[in-house]
Amino acid sequence: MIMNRLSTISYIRDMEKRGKKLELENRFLSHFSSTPTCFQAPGRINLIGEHTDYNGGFVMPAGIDLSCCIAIALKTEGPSHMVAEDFSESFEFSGKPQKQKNGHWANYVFGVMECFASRSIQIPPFDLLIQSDIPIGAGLSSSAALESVVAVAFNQLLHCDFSSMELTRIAKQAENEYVGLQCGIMDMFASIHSKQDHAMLLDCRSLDFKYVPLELGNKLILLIDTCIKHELSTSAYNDRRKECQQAVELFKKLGGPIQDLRDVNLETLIDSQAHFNPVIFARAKHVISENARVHAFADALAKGDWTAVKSNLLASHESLKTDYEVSCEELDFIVDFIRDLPGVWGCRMMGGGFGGCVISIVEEDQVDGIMNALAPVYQKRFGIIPKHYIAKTGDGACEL
Ligand code: GAF
Repeated sequence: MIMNRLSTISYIRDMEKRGKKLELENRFLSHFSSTPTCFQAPGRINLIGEHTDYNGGFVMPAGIDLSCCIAIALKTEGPSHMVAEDFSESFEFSGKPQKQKNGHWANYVFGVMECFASRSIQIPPFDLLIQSDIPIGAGLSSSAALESVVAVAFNQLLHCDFSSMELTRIAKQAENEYVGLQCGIMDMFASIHSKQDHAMLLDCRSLDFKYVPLELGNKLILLIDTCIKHELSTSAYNDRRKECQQAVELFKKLGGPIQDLRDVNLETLIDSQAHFNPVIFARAKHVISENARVHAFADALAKGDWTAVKSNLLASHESLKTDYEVSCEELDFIVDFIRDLPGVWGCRMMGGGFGGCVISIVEEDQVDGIMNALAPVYQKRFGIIPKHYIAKTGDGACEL
């Protein structure tokens, strides 16, 4: 039988999924004796719209083909066992689990369990194997992927029938209330809703979204990892949230019926500048201008206007660096070094900031040239060889 291109692609995807599932089941059986069900959830990139999600604004993320996979079997009795293959660590607990030290992988699972409990669903004992190929600390949302995949798995195995939006809220609540990072909804939303070959244009207030085909022609998405995560990142993240809230409060006092910074345009902000302290003004300026850039970027992408794509990405970086102050020397160095190289159609820091990756749109045949030029100078300057990944888009959380 001659297959057309689409059915060949879906056949290959099915085979890949089956291969992953078999491998996970085998790994599970090397630790446990029951038969598991397997699930996966992807990491994410964000094309544009940074630090806008918790301001009721717009973002444009996509799921990637790197994912967090779990194999899980519920039990009727005994303690729960969890194995994190990537850390060669395991954990056993009975009854209500005890929160571990900050950053411990078990907390992401416990956080989701607690969110189910707050919806009157008690999680029975289980055996769980976790295996992820999402690099940790690169800003690709490995923790949101773990929370999302666990939420999707509990939902299915316990027949809870929560919608995908509710599962997104559960995963976010786990991060906000249990883990303690006051993040927005973008990362979990992307991990649960993404679709191969597409990005998503998401309104983080109404949660309306649409899939946007990612047709890049001879270009691809190159992520360059600074291999740095500065300590400041969590505290600065929570500080920025407070500063944005102060800007909203000030607008309210000035008489504007506003709910989020997204309800203000740049002209109104500039008209009110005299009432703001310069730091709060700059924070608001980033958020307001970034929301406008998300729409301008989406239009440019749809039209294939690569010059506008590039200028919006570069403007986003400049704004995150100067007005929002969440970039760092390593990110700025990479952006400054690659921005005018041949075949580069825009680049900027991605995610929370203070390290992680630069996202760039680059012509395929220029990737080696860019990395060969960058790596030695970056190493000379910072003593680290930068890593890079070609980001391919992937589907949202599902059973394997
Ligand atoms: C991190 C957060 F988790 C997201 O919610 C988002 O705010 C992002 O930083 C910045 O856009 O990834």
